[in-house]
Amino acid sequence: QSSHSAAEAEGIHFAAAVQQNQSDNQEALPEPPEAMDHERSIMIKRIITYGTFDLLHHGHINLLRRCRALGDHLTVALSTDEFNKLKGKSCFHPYDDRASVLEAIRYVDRVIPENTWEQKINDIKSFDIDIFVIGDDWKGKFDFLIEHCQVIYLPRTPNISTTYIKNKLSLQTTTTHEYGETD
Ligand code: C2G
Repeated sequence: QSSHSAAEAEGIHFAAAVQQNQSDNQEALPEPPEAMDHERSIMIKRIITYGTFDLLHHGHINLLRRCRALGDHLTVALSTDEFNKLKGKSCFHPYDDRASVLEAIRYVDRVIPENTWEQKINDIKSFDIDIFVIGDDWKGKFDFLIEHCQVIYLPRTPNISTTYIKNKLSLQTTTTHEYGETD
């Protein structure tokens, strides 16, 4: 009770100092007391998701938008080119290009490399993650993370995938109609 009233008193003092600053038109605002920092830090809900995100499409965007809507900050752990080989995937776009595309998306706050299957627990601890989110094609595969954070599997967007895009494009470049147009 006493610590709470001390924090409250500090909060009131800080609010008065802010008002004083505003009236004096001083530039730098005083640092908030530890207590408010602590309160603020526990209010930010941090989300993480993992993926290759090659040939970005609306299925990826639907996933990222729903991830971000679950909290206040979204980290995307992006599979490196080397890790994709481990996953049996070959990317059209190299890591740096896929990272710059993701960083430009309004729902994404930070992009880090995904180098191994084993880094998730360490990521969750290092980045103080509250919720791990991924598409439900992975349902159940990451339940072991439940002792470290919330785990959510979101429904995949139907009828779109990077593989589908690649196959459709490769078909288009090889088959042309008798009039020479592609479909
Ligand atoms: N996704 C989706 N709907 C689609 C296609 C993809 O919701 N039509 C989701 C996937 O479920 C995944 C994310 O978009 O959550 C990224 O998909 P991929 O780039 O295919 O990632 P993946 O190879 O599944 O990598 O350690 C986990 C792996 O790195 C996940």
